[in-house]
Amino acid sequence: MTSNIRYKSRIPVKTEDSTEEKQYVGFATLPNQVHRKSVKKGFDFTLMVAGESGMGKSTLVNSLFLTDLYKDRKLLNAEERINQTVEIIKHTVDIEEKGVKLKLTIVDTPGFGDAVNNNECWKPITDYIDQQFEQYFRDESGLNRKNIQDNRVHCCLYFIPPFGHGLRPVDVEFMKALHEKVNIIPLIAKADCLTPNEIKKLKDRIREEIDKFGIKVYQFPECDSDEDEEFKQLDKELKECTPFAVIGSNTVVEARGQRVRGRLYPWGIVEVENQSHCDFVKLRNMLIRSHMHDLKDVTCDVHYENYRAQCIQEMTSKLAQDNRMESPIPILPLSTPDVETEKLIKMKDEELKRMQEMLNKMQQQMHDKDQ
Ligand SMILES: Nc1nc2c(ncn2[C@@H]2O[C@H](COP(=O)(O)OP(=O)(O)OP(=O)(O)O)[C@@H](O)[C@H]2O)c(=O)[nH]1
Ligand SMILES: [Mg+2]
Repeated sequence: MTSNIRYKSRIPVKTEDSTEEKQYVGFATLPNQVHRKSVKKGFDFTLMVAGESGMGKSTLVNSLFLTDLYKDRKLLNAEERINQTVEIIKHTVDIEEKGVKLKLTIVDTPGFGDAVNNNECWKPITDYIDQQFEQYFRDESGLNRKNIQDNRVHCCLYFIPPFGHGLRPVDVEFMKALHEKVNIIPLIAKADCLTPNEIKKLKDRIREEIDKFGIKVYQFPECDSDEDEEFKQLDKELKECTPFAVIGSNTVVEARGQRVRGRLYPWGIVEVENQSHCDFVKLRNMLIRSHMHDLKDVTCDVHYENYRAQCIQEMTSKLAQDNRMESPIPILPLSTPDVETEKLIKMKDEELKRMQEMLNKMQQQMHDKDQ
């Protein structure tokens, strides 16, 4: 069945020859077709949390998605925490809301800051992000490109402690190690430790330092000029509010006669979803309602493209160096060598030949561009 027939069958066919029908070819239904197709396929999103241990990363992601992602989490004792190295833990949950499915992956990086030596503590994280890009690159160059599992990290929430006077050297180094690879959204952790004035001061300071040290955090896209005023105002507020000051809690408390997620203190209740207490709601709206797609686009069009271009450049220069016809793409070993394998190898050979030609073309283009 050709794709034409597949789409045609979805357009309601009217037998009456109305004047309206005559004026339209029918491509106005394209957005509906795309909408239906994407809803059917479902969405995926990978969110990473990083920062010092004990900053409330796990608590916040639980609060964000109203799901207990860490039911069987074991807390380590103090001795174990000292020697603990950075370990990446991946949780995947399928959530559904009004028939729309979202496969959400949370990549947690517990332990940073616990080890005595925090030198290059971001390395396992940058390696993890690179590995996902590498896997995607391999899958994209493989035979079955239809059902590629996208595990690329679309966003990294970086938790800045509320106790200091701005960014610490480790925060600067950490974000700089990541900023070319992933969309970083800086957060002020445990904002309930600060007064509104202190939060404002710390935000200004962090924004200044981000500029000063040349850290490229995720930039919210420009608002379209034809958007309505309310949307523009919300967009402006969102941009002014960074870095988001957040509070997380896994407990539900009673406030003003309502059950809310919050933290109960002897002097009162801090409500996670109260906009005058913290920016949690703004962060959640941004991540889920307004910018999820843009975060995915930037990952794909900027970060992954950079990785891909770098890979291709390395390959072509290597090829030029030894001028041998080696396989340009690392091939994953095939599990069972049998008759089918021979067929596959033949197909792969042909594909590699095509890629080789493509690479030569690209090399030529780059060469032409340089001149
Ligand atoms: N005051 C305050 N405490 C918080 C907040 N969020 C979490 N906590 C508390 O901080 C402690 C650590 O929280 P976690 O969510 O385990 O911190 P984490 O960053 O995931 O820590 P690691 O997994 O060790 O990296 C817990 O006792 C939480 O209850 C917050 O917003 N404010
Ligand atoms: Mg944690």
